[in-house]
Amino acid sequence: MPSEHKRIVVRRDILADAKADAAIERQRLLDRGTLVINLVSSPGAGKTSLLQATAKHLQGQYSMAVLVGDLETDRDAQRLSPYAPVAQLTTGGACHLELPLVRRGLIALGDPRVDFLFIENVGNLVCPASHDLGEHLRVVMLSVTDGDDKPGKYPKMFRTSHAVVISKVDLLPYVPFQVENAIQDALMVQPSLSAIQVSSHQGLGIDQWCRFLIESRERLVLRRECTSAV
Ligand SMILES: Nc1nc2c(ncn2[C@@H]2O[C@H](COP(=O)(O)OP(=O)(O)O)[C@@H](O)[C@H]2O)c(=O)[nH]1
Ligand SMILES: [Mg+2]
Repeated sequence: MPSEHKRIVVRRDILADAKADAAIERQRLLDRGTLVINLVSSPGAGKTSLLQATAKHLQGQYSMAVLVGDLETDRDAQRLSPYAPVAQLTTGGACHLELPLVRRGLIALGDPRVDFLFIENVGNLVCPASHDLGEHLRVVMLSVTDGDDKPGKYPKMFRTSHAVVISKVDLLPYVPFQVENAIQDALMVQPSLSAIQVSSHQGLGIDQWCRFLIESRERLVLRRECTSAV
């Protein structure tokens, strides 16, 4: 090593402060009865479409709000606004959301007391895996057009998630995607993952997805079985 270079070893998790803040936010929202879901996927896997279908399904029974992250534009917020209170979080180029932006979005919505708060993350299967947003559930969406080999290729995202939603199953007759292979690959990375198959366009699996959300809220928020950070 050239003499002018000095190696400094930092034996400290540089995200430790952010993780501590996220734990406080998670507890705050837990205390007011809100289940927070961080929805992650590659771009175009169907996150906004699933949230539209979810809002229609839960309407009249449960309240929800959405924070939707994108690099630019408020297109997703416009799509979701007929169904639920929504704030667009524009990262201005950053490839993932972080807690301060999420907090700003919550303030913009008036810090609503809702049963479900969905955070649609920026489309990206890499960077969002490393950022705790104070969620109670991390849900990774895998579209049948993404390929069934992706869980093993993006292990951190699948390892840090609680559920995998396989989307666009209406397209299964047209693409070489084996649902069982994808689920097995995901379970190799994270054996406790729940797997749900949906088609937001055709309404397939939306009932099962919403039941998963409602049961998770009962278990994590109402019965307080949420102890550890993501
Ligand atoms: N065939 C089919 N297409 C879908 C489905 N869900 C979403 N799409 C389409 O996939 C594209 C991306 O969807 P979008 O919800 O914007 O994905 P996001 O980028 O993850 O939010 C759009 O053209 C949607 O119409 C589905 O269940 N079936
Ligand atoms: Mg979207």
